[in-house]
Amino acid sequence: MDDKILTADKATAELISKAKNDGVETVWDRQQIMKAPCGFGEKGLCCRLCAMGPCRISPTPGKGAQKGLCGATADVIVSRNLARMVAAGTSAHSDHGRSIAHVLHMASKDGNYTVKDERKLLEVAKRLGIETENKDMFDLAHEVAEYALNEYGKPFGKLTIPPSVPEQRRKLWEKLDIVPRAIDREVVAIMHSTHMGCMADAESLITMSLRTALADGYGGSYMGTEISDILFGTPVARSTEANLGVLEHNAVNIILHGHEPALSEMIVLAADDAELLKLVKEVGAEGINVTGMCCTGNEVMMRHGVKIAGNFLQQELAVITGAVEAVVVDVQCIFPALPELAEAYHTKFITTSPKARITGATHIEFDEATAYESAKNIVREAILNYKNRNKEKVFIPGSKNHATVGFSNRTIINHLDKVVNSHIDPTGTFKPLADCLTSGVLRGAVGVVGCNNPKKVHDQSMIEIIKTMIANDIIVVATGCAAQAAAKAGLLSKDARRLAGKGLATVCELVDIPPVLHMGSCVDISRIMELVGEVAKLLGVDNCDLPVVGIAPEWMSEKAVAIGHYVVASGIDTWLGITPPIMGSEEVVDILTNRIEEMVGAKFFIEEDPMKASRQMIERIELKRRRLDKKM
Ligand code: SF4
Ligand code: WCC
Ligand code: FE2
Repeated sequence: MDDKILTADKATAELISKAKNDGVETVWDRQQIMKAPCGFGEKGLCCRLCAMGPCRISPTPGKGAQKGLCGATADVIVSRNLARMVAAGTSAHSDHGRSIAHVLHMASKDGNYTVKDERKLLEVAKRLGIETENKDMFDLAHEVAEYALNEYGKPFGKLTIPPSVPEQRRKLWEKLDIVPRAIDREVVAIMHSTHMGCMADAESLITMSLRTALADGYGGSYMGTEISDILFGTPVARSTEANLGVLEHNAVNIILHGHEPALSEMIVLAADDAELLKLVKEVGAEGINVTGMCCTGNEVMMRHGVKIAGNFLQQELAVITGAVEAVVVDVQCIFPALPELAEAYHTKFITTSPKARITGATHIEFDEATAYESAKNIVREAILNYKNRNKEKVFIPGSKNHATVGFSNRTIINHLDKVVNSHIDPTGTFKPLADCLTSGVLRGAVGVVGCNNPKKVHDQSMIEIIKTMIANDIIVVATGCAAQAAAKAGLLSKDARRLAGKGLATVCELVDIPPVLHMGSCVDISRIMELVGEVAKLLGVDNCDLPVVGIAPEWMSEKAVAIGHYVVASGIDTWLGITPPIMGSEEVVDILTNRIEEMVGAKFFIEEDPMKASRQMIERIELKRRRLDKKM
């Protein structure tokens, strides 16, 4: 590895050097060996959908193969590949939502899972049209769970769209025929239509992708969020810390990595178990330090203040600290490299989900029916492993930063209510926020979301963009690994107000919030969609009329592609900081970055340079402001 700058994060840089000294490899080493990515794949021009191929189209128009054996053009191949990314991303979020719905279905008074937020249960039941009067709370919970599970496979009808979607938007979706049917059906529809010899029209494939993505955003992800809130509580503001410096020298360090809170919630509980704490004493440790990574980290951080060890590209580095007794994972965003790496240290790498078994891992299957016992077994393994820690191999970086997190919409409203003059305005709404936007105290809002990607300097784009936005009085909401980058950089602390423009700083002061609001995990982008929709409704406009944009500066996963599609379909312009594999088709690029705006009032922007992207976003926000002024 040469000495080119790989990360904006000091702890990360320190551990990359340690990896070198320890003689272990990381993603950046493998990137070097991989050299440049495959040019055909990078442009989306490789098709292996049938065994007459694989076929690849020449990236130079007019030169070399211009069609696959079946006659599929670049436009067809690129749009089919993209649609499959949307289907895969939607399936990941939605299967997560389904698991949580199953957990709600088994919730009971004395069981492993109960209902922590009855108010939320009633709200969700109401929105689904379920009778709530005189019902036992658990009966109601099971009914909501069943309703949710039926949304996956109902044979007739359409997805129940949440009331936060403005009426104009809902009508537009109906007109475009992109209101999803059952969630699973939309995923299957794409798999079918992209099978060899089926759909061969780029525009139709993109339209299908929008419909499938909406099944994610307003179906699977939305339910993932709502049901997690019912089961584990709607997040409230709390303080925590972030970065690898949260690991402790004298405690049993456990890293929770993955996505679904059913597992991580139980581990957090089990880490307080009296019997296990006794065992901790016996092995000579001072306590159990549960920390999080990626979205499952976000889930328990939002609800319990569990500290964040790092984001996506730091998963290997956590092991390389030599201070981690167990990395416990469930599904998604987990490097298959981890078991081999863990071998080089004392770390136990524990898989728990039948959906994500990894060769070389210790598999302790997490069973929801006996969740607490399963969690205890997992934590016990970690504790027993403490004695194997080699103190000479340990390096815990000093970096960590303070963060205020937990901004669910209910929490945002509670904060806004502090400034409401209740003689004039009703409390309990986003009205003060809408007023700040229309008056121009806040110029706009931007969602900064998504992953890390070693194609870019780790965390750098996210931090630059967030800093530029808040300096320009644009409030930032963040989820996923982007929110963790912000936390590590200190941008989620109330102190970060000093980096904000005058308008935003004043708002932060008045309502006691940081300039960047951590709204949760990736499925919690549904919270952002709800927020945007409610503000639009208050102003009597559609989402696309608001000075609001979204960006995934360092995205890598198929889930991000699905998210991008439902955000654009919702009327919100979306920037991609990593070029998606579509550049092989002028037609697909033209639809996504141009013509789609005529359909849904928003489009994609592809811009890898964070400063250029920031300028474009500000321009767009100001343009929307001028248009909105005329409307109001
Ligand atoms: Fe080639 Fe067409 Fe088969 Fe794709 S579907 S591999 S382009 S023949
Ligand atoms: Ni969501 Fe991206 Fe992190 Fe995984 S956890 S790496 S999809 S942002
Ligand atoms: Fe995630």
